[in-house]
Amino acid sequence: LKLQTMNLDEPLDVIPPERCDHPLWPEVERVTMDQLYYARLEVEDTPSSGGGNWELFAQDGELRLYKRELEIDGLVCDPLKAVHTVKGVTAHEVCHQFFSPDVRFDWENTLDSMKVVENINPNTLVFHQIHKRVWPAAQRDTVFWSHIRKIDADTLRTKCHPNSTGKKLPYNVWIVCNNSVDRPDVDRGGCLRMRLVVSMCCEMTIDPPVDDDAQITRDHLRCRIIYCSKINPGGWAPASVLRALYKREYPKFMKRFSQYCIDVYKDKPIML
Ligand code: 18C
Repeated sequence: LKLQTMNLDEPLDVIPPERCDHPLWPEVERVTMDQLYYARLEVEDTPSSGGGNWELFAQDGELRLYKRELEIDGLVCDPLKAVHTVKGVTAHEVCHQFFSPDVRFDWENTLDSMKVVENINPNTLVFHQIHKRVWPAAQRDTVFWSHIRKIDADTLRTKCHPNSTGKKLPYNVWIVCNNSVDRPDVDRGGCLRMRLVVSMCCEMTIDPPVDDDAQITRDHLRCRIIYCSKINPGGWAPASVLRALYKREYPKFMKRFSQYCIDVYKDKPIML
């Protein structure tokens, strides 16, 4: 399997292919755009606009984590929204690190194993992951497609800016969207299969603004990371264990992952 991932020295514009005949493609398009819209709704927006009811459960500097309590068939499926602002990295760089299988083990600590089971196109892969077992629950695995794309300014203006009035448009926006896929052919190896919808949406601004892109240095880069997840554990797991687990692990993940991105890129040319 030959993976076309980006060479950090030769940035590649990850735009969706004009034509993709894969049967999952309409779903990839739809879910990615839905997630972009959902991510960019402010947490304080009213329920009628689809964004309200978030409860802040952790905060550390610029990092804020919100949850909504939701149980489905007695299973805790609380949606999560985490918002962080980091300096010195671009939206493209952060999304590239979140998408690329080459670096997954450098920042992801919930995994026993990870495999790319299908290459849909250069910016869309299907992953099979086996996660670490959490006592006393059964071990979990996931199969999901993962898609990375840059959102152009026109799409931002016309389709996905819920409160377009009075808000400054970011320099650019990138998103990675992960969504579970039914793949009974992928061996569960005795695990319970979880279902997830996860997105990492990154809005980049240049601060202070410059007249010419050539003047941009890492000191100008501000990246707002909006991480959203909805996970259905797929079978019995004690509610108290699960809520304690995510309250501890999501803040750790957000801090570790963003610091990892800063460290990777600090002495590298900027990938806009
Ligand atoms: O989004 C993240 N990673 C992506 C690439 O891997 C991808 C994966 C998402 C799956 C996340 C769920 C993992 C939970 C598995 C349990 C094992 C945890 C062990 C941790 C011990 C150190 O989108 C980043 C993911 C960051 C996840 C933080 C942990 C969140 C826990 C949420 C609980 C969900 C239910 C799990 C049921 C397990 C049984 C108790």
